[in-house]
Amino acid sequence: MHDVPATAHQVPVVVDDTHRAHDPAYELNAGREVRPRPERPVRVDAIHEALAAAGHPLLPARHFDDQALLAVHHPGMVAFLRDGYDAWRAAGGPEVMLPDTFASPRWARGGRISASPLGALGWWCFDTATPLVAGSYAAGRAAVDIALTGAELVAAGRPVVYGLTRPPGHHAGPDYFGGFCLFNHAAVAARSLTAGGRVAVLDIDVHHGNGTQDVFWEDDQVLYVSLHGDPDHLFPFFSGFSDERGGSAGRDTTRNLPLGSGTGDVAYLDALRVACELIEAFDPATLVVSLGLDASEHDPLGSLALTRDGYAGAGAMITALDRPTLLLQEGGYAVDHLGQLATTVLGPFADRTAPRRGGH
Ligand code: SP5
Ligand code: ZN
Repeated sequence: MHDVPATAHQVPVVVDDTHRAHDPAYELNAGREVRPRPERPVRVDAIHEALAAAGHPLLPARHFDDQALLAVHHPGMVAFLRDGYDAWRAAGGPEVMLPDTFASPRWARGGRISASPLGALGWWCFDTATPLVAGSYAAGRAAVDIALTGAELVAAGRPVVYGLTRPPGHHAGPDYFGGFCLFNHAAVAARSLTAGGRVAVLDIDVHHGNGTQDVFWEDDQVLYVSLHGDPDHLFPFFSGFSDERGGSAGRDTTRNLPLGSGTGDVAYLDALRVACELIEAFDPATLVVSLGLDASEHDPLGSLALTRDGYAGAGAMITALDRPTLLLQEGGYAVDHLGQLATTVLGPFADRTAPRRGGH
């Protein structure tokens, strides 16, 4: 048995202020200009304040080199996010960098990434809701450092760590970004944690984590399980159906549980119970949770109707898995409710008094 660390009643929260500089003035949704963007710095402020007030200790992220990032993302995409904005500005582009021409897989057969910054943007980015500004790369990269700092703490024996990541990550895939996401920090953390055994990623953001699914599609060391609004009616539209279950060696290590619009606490927790049973059967050494808070009844971008009680139940069920757990922030746009929802989910973890199973 292991001693319970002094902090077992609180959840360490990894934070970094760099996200603040990723704050484009507007985006385009369904052809309309949306300003301010729903994915904005105040989201993190609200969660940060609530968790600090609840007594959870705040830890700074430390910087990691690009090795773990490049184990998930194409080096060309990483280089584009690092250098593309400056090239765009040098070519006379406006402050907010948005694509207007997308490389459809049906006609971009040559794999020729355009030399034009606008063309290259339409190669790597898949939507108009993820503008880039001068601070975007630094923000996305800092979120990866938050996730890797959390992963390192969990690998070192912390039973649970929460990374307050922004921008979110789960829509970014091996060679594309979008859906407010630049780098897929949950996927980077999960892949790095496979050094210690199998990893399960439980994604409870209301939107399907198409990027995480793609990263681990053929990977039998990582189980990806997602609960989300039915993609027939909700972004990302083309991914997250229940018949998507992984390929080759990763067959059946992807599982999707889409939920009808308006689904409330009871049906949601029934589906989460199924997800938890799948995770138990996979028996991972570590659990990564893509913690979107946008399944809330209050969320302006979601299609589901979880109450605070639903989030309390979800937190309890995930805690009961009793695995070393890294929680990473994804979506959640009801700013007035985010602090309360985050403290509610973390509550059962903070109450967990039993030492973790296994150990290092
Ligand atoms: C990480 C994450 O939660 N990404 C979500 C990206 C959603 N992008 C599309 C937003 C479309 C908003 N439509 C307006 C509906 C207002 N009721
Ligand atoms: Zn979402």
